[in-house]
Amino acid sequence: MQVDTPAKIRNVALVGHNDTGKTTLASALLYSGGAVNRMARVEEKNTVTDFDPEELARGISIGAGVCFVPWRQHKINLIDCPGYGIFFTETKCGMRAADSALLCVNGVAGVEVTTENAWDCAAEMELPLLVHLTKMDRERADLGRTLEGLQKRFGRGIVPIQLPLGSEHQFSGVVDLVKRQAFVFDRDGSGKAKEVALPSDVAATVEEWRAKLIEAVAETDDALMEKFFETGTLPDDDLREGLRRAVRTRKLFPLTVSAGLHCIGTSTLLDVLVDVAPSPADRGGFLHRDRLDAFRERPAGGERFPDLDLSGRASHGRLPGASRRSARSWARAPSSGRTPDPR
Ligand SMILES: Nc1nc2c(ncn2[C@@H]2O[C@H](COP(=O)(O)OP(=O)(O)OP(=O)(O)O)[C@@H](O)[C@H]2O)c(=O)[nH]1
Ligand SMILES: [Mg+2]
Repeated sequence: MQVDTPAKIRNVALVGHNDTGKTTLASALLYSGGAVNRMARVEEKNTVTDFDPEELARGISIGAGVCFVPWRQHKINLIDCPGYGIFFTETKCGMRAADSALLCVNGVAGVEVTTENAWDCAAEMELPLLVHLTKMDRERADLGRTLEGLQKRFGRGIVPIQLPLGSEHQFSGVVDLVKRQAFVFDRDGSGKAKEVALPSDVAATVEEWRAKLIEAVAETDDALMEKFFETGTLPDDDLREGLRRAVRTRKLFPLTVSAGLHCIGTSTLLDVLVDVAPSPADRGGFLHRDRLDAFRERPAGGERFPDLDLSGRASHGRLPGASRRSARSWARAPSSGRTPDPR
């Protein structure tokens, strides 16, 4: 896929604790975006981003796997990072290559160890971060409780920009708080969504959360705050632009929801990545150019900067530490007796 300007690229690292469903979400985004014609599953060992024999045998991600989804004339590059702590160096490399991180948090379990590590790492790298609640179809998945835990640990900059429609097994879609639109997804896992009228039983809740979002965005900018004091709200354009700017400057961390396994909330997430996540043009260059130079001097196997492709096997041209090759061969060395067992 050709894109003519960096503003149409999104480089997003999927990070979070193990088992939050990052690899499944990457598969669901590929499928919902029409990049592949079949929804792949970790259990079926056919995902694009887990392909190493060790990953397939263990059913976990060990290295960062890349793929891209064309969406609304944009190219969304996804870097599916491992969640286990012993592979966190890989996660860091994935984050370094990205312009934003999508911090996946299990909608049942809430904040876990890698949630904290990834949050801290993003802060250190000054990387914009979006929070994403996964597995919203599971029993006891709950936005209110999980959000409370997240805000308690990371502050009130985490603000929902979507609400779930239905809960647990009845989770069927999302409400976009910015656009005030509701989308219901087909239950057959096809990822197809249709816009519906805002259900009357959620209308009041939507207005309440939208008001909180508007206030949070207004607080990030003096001019917006003035407008907000004058009118008690913000025009839609200001809300959209203010949100984008607040994400780019790490003043806000917008929260979205999905159930990747059933492709619910996936096309709406792609919309959010296009509308809200920063592009390389927003972010500018690398922080550690010295490490990038070192990588340039010692290209592994002659593969310097090949393009990303759908096989997920492209090398990490933008990864300064480029540890993928070494981390994977280390993890693949049972005869050395050094194979880490993450369980
Ligand atoms: N019910 C439900 N299960 C899910 C969902 N997404 C993923 N799973 C299941 O959760 C398990 C872990 O999914 P993965 O996608 O491998 O999780 P991960 O975050 O990539 O895990 P690591 O690579 O180890 O960090 C798998 O058994 C998935 O089928 C979901 O939306 N709903
Ligand atoms: Mg994974």
